[in-house]
Amino acid sequence: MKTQVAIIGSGPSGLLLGQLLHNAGIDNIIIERVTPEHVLGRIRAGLLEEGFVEMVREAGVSERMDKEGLVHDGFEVAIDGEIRRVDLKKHSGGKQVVVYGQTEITKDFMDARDATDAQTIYEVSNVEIHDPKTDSPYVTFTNKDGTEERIDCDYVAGCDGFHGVSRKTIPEHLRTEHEKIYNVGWLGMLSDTPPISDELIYGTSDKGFFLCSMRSETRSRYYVDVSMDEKVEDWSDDRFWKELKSRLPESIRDNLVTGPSLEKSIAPLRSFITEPMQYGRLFLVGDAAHIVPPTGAKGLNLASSDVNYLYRIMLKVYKENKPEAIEQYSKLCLKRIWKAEHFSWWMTNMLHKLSDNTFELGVQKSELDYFTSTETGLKVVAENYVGLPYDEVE
Ligand code: RFL
Ligand code: PHB
Repeated sequence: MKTQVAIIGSGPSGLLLGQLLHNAGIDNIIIERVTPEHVLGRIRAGLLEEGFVEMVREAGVSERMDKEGLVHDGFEVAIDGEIRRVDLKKHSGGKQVVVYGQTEITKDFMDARDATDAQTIYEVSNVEIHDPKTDSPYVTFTNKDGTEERIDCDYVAGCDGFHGVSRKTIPEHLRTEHEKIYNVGWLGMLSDTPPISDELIYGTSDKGFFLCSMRSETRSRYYVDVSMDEKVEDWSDDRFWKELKSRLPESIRDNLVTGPSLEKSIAPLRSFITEPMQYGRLFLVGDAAHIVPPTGAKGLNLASSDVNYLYRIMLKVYKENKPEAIEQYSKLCLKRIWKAEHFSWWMTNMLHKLSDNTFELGVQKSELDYFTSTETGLKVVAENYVGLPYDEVE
């Protein structure tokens, strides 16, 4: 097989990139380790920055998102029972965010790709990237029927998530990895119950952190933080609801509508970045290069920012005959990534009890108070939450 861009992974990064390139007449093949049903079964992100929303529109896949996505002007923060509002629109110069599940976005992109002649090969194994430092890289893999395949290409986009093969293709001595592990995880539950509030509520309580989010007017997504030795099997629906209720401010506790769960999972909190994000003609995109703790809702949105840069660089390469444009990829991506990593780390530290030191707890409390009650503080939170602008590609 031969293509211009070989894309490894059909998560949001791979699918968004594939669609944009296809629309621009740049040929690409996506290979994916699991089935489409498996990809769609992963319940993850739910909150999209304007930059992401614009990319989906540019890719021509926004019809359902524009119809069904819930536009949010703000979110709430509950601090030990008291609820404060972060008016995103007011403090960010008119920007908003959209609540629309990663599953729905992924489905829309899969359907859009199916309607084209662009190829996606599912259930591949033994993926290897060869010769990325030369002008003729290629990717080999085993097809689901056991045949060995080879894709010759100009460029490889490693969109294969944190556990993929792309990052490891860059020789270890050329990679610098930065990591922070938090000793907590988020236990998430999805249920077909109306959300407790029209807006997201991030909260602290003496029992721990909670987040009330949603997927639609009839579907809720709730999280509580748990220690890393907790197992999801030990959390019955009843136990989850009781725990969440005990953390909610008394003033809204009785508004919680409970019901059977559709999904429950525990996600460990982690910050991770690898530098550089490019090795010859191989580019790392999205979770393959970086992970954020979910407190700032940045993971999926960072994937779209990497795709934005890579797509615009590929336009320079193929439409303006500027192959040297690829050299700016890593620097452009990392500048924005480090800021989002900082915001996610900061929000996580402000909203979780990560220490027993009473001095640190006092400082944490006053920081949360400042950033949710002063014009300056609210501006910092709002500007980062709605997403910093993308830089121009030269
Ligand atoms: P993905 O989604 O992991 O997709 C990678 C794909 O690559 C495939 N793959 C391979 N394919 C071929 N060959 C191989 N060798 C392969 N190895 C792996 C995988 O099967 C998979 O299909 O990465 P991508 O596309 O970069 O997308 C990243 C996002 O999924 C992720 O950042 C977000 O889900 C993070 N996230 C959130 N982000 C937000 O922006 N807003 C949120 O509100 C938000 N909430 C969350 C989140 C992540 C969470 N978890 C579970 C970590 C909430 C949670 C709980
Ligand atoms: C979600 O709806 O899954 C969600 C929303 C906001 C976050 C994290 C997760 O910060």
